[in-house]
Formats: sequence, structure tokens, C-alpha cells
Amino acid sequence: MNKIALITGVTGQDGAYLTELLLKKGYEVHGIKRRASSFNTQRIDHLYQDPHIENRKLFLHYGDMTDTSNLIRIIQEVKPDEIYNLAAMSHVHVSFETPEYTANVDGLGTLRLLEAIRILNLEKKTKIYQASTSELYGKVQEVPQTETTPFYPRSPYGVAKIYAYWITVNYREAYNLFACNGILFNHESPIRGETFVTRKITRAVSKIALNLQDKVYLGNLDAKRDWGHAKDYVRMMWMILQAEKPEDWVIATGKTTTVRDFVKFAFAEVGVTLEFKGEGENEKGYIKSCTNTAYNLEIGKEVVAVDSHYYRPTEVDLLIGDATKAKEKLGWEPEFTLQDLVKDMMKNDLSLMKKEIYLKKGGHDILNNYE
Ligand code: NDP
Ligand code: GDR
Repeated sequence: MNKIALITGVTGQDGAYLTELLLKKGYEVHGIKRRASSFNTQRIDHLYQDPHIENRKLFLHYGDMTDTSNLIRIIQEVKPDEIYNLAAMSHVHVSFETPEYTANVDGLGTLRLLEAIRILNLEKKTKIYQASTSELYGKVQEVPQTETTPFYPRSPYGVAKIYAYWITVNYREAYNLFACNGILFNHESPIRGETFVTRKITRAVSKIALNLQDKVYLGNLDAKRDWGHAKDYVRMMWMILQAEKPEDWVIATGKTTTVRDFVKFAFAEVGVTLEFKGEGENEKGYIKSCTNTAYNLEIGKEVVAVDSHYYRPTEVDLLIGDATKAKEKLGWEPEFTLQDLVKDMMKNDLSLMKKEIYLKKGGHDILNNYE
């Protein structure tokens, strides 16, 4: 019998890569998606299977982390061997605007899943992975951060996730659940949400290179993050649930980079060297040179500016993780470097923007011809 997995947050970045991975491993995969007024399954559309075919391996269920009875019913129907709880209001800045909702989804949502396992007497059958985060560390207590570094969250998101972290530990200790936290540092990809800083940058740089946009406005350029590739990180989620015993694990690259340097690396992919001048809100980035003649970019042009609207009320200044435990005990090794990640994201966004230009030009003419 193949294993059955249930993924909450199946339509998100990690949900999509994890679904792909588990299907390749022969799992029957069930995902919980939210009802939305427009399509929200773009990231998994390539995996979609017609409900009418036999031996279907991917099933989607409508649901929400705030709806206890819905979660219980789905778990009762699916009887999963493994639950991956990836659903969350995952945007740190937005959590300052929606703190109560964030607590409900990210904090209590986890409790609802754990309780559902107990109510349905699935403690011995169902393992659960909780998507914990480096945002738990928040204000720097120790560098690099490990499984034993004290937490000090700096946002409603971080505080909600700390509840989820501890309730997962508590249910493991109280009821012998195979419940684990993956404390994952930032991980990105070509399908990263467009408002997270890396994707915002790679999209903007692609548009600037193709003359579709003048400049990009960013917030704190000094923030340092430990950025990995989501494909490497979902592999580790699966490994965590295959471990001999349930534990908590840090997943990180061990290298940290400023937002400013990420911008420089993205521009380098289109042959541009940037020069930054000024400080704080007055800092700006200018084109110093451009070696790629395919892009018609003006030397000296201002392409990066700071808008304090993107600053957070409390910031996490520096994250750098130490994944020694995962490497030594589970044999995890990331395959992507930061340079590979930037290349992957830039390649994807340049091609998306080129398609946009093509559709605008060609498509528009075609529409006109048939009006
Ligand atoms: P995304 O924001 O890309 O995906 C979040 C998913 O959760 C989406 O499928 C979203 O649905 C779903 N969701 C949001 N609210 C609800 C709700 N109320 N009920 C049901 N589903 C909901 O996040 P990532 O894939 O990047 O991250 C996955 C998990 O890992 C999250 O819990 C995140 O907090 C955590 N994490 C992420 C890290 C990262 O760097 N990416 C690092 C550490 C932890 P919809 O598509 O409809 O919006
Ligand atoms: P983060 O990711 O908060 O680390 O949370 P994000 O990409 O939003 O911010 C990273 C850093 O960049 C700074 N920054 C900006 N951020 C955004 N979004 N937009 C900007 O214009 C901008 N300018 C500078 C931020 O201040 C911050 O310091 C992500 C999410 O995936 C969480 O769900 C996850 O738990 C953590 O990573 C680990």
C-alpha cells in the first residue's frame, strides 16, 4: 500500500514542490485548498488529475485552517499517514495588519490539526510536520541559530508561529504523537509569492531590463537573510517524517546575505553593475555599467530607491542558521547555492516578462484583427 499524505497550504510555494516530490515517491496526495473568487491553483495545475480517471493520486479538498469541523472531516475521510501543515498567513509585514487572523490560522490552526488526530484516535498512525520558521529567533540571541537558540519573535506572525511550535512539542510529549517542527530559514524559488523580497526583486529587475518599469522601491536594504532554494527544503520536510524518532530540526544554508546584495546579484544576471549612494531612506541604487548589449540601459540611471512604507514596526535584522544536526543525522545537503537560486529566479522572471511583451504586442494585434 502506498502512503497517504495530507498537505495543508497545497497551493503555496512549498505545497506545490512537496506535492510534486511526494507524487514522484508514489504517495497518494491530498491537499486542502481555500475557496477563492478566482483560480488559486496555478502552482499545482501541472499536477492536476481529472477526477474521472482511475488510480488518481492527487485529490483536492476545500477547507480552511480556521474551520475545525472541516479539518476533522477531511482527516477522518483521508486517514493520512503523514500530515504536512504548511498553511499559513505567511507574510511577516502583513501580519502586523492582520494579527488576530494570523494568530487564528498560524497558531490555533496547528492546534486544530493536532486535536483532530487525537479526536479521531489516529495518534499511532498519523505523523505530523509543522512548518516552523527562523522568524521564531527574531531579535538576535545567538549567531548562528541552532535548535537550542532561545526564541524572541518580532512580529505577530512570529508570535503565532511560536504557539504552533510549542503546541507541536507539547502534543509530542503529552500524547506520544510523531509530531515534528522543521525550523526552516527563508527559502525561495521561481514560484515564490510576488510580495516576498527576493521575488519582488527578480520580477522588478527583469522588468527594468526590458524597459517595462523604471525602478523598484524597497524597504530595509540592510536586513540579512539565510536564503535557500525551496526544492532543497521540501525534501527535508519529507526526511523529517521518515526519521527514527520525532524531533525538531533547523534547515538553513549557513550563509547570510543583505537585501542590498541580493539586488546586486539579480542585476548582475542582466549584465548590470549597481552602485549604491546615500543612507537609510535616502539610499539609492544607480546603474554603474552594463555589459549586456541586449538590454538598452542608461548608465547612471536610478533603478533602486527606498520607501519607508516597506519598513516593519519591529525588524529581524540578521538570520543565519546552522543545520549541522540535519546534515549529520539525516544526511541532508542542499543542492542549490544562492547564485543558483538567483539564476533560477531571474531566468524564470525574464521569460515571464518577455512573454508579457509578446502577448501585448502580438496578442493585441490579433484581437484587433478579429474585432
Ligand atoms: P505561501 O504563502 O506560498 O503558502 C501558504 C499556503 O497557505 C497557501 O496555500 C495558502 O492558500 C494557504 N493558506 C493561507 N491561509 C490559509 C487558511 N486560512 N486556510 C487554509 N490555507 C491557508 O507559503 P510558503 O509555501 O512559502 O510556506 C509554507 C509554510 O512554511 C508556511 O506555513 C510558512 O509560514 C512556513 N515557512 C516558510 C518559509 C519560507 O521561506 N518560504 C520559511 C519558514 C517557514 P492560498 O494559495 O489560497 O493563499
Ligand atoms: P521574511 O521575508 O519576512 O524574512 O519572511 P520577506 O521576503 O518578506 O522579507 C525579508 C527581508 O527583506 C526586507 N525587505 C523587504 N521585504 C519585503 N517583503 N518587501 C520589500 O520591499 C522589502 N524591502 C526590504 C524585510 O524587511 C525583511 O527583513 C519569510 C516568509 O516566507 C515567512 O513566512 C518565513 O517564516 C520567513 O521568511 C522565514
